[in-house]
Amino acid sequence: PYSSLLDQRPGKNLQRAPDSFNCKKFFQQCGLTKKSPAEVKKVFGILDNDASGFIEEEELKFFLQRFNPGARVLTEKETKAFMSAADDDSDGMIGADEFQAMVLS
Ligand SMILES: [Ca+2]
Ligand SMILES: [Ca+2]
Repeated sequence: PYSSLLDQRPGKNLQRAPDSFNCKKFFQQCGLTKKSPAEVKKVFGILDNDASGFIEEEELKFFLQRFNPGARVLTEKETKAFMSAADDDSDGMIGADEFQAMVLS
């Protein structure tokens, strides 16, 4: 299951309030920053729901829900901030390399 990839599931208390989401902090809280590149790639695959090879803004919005169906969706502000933090080449999508660089840096 998806949540086994994380040390802590998002949802209950984790960045629950709207506009409180901070992706870097989230990766640390969930223990993702200590995972192997292969595991981070698995997480990327979960987030890339349509298997396009990229995480689009529409998919990013449901970031928290991919790990815990009871979690909230990200606000537009959070989604945009998340996207711009990860999207190095500014094509409006997060590629596997960009995701990995962001999580593990
Ligand atoms: Ca996709
Ligand atoms: Ca990109």
